[in-house]
Amino acid sequence: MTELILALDVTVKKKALAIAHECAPHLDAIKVGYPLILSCGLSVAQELEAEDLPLIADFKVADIPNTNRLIAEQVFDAGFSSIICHGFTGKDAVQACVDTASDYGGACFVVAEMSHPGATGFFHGGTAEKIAALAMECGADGIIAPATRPERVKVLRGIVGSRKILSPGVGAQGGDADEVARMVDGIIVGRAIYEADNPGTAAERFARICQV
Ligand code: NUP
Repeated sequence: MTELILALDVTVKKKALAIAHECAPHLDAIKVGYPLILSCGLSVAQELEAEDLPLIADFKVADIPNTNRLIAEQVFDAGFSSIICHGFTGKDAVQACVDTASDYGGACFVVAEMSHPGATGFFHGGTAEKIAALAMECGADGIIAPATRPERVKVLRGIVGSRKILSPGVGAQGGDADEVARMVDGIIVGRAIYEADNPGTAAERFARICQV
């Protein structure tokens, strides 16, 4: 069973909350990032709590350890249960996110390789593998790996073992949900759900694919 995570990158609060509500019965979590938080404020997390789903903060935290800790504290105080951080910042910076998550009983996921075409310029050549290994060393709950490159997900699975892989890039970015859902612990889907004529129906369709 693979989780379905909605990437709620909708910048009008009323619309975001309506889509979240419509999709909620088919979701395992809601991922919120800069588009929604910068337009509506961090307090939107409290309003999303009405859906009774875990909330993942996709801030791709990438600062020095102390700043990472301060950011993570804000995130967990706001009601999120997971945080996504970058891994290229190094062990101490990632560890700060993992430790803060753990202090709150939450989870931390580390971006090992991004899903967009330009990501290959930096993440390939051994970097993604190094970040995945670092994430494991720091005790992270899992990594983010690209649904747009299933062959890379396979390589990274070899490094993280049974730790979780959450995978964005399905749908709008070209990743194939059927293929990737079999390889990962959660697929992250944004536009293919929230831009659909009927987001609830789209979410239901992805949820069915996730029942593998
Ligand atoms: O490598 C990544 N790719 C990616 O698309 C890491 C991410 N966190 N994301 C996020 O996943 C992205 O910011 C967006 O929120 C979501 C994918 O959305 P969509 O392409 O399905 O609309």
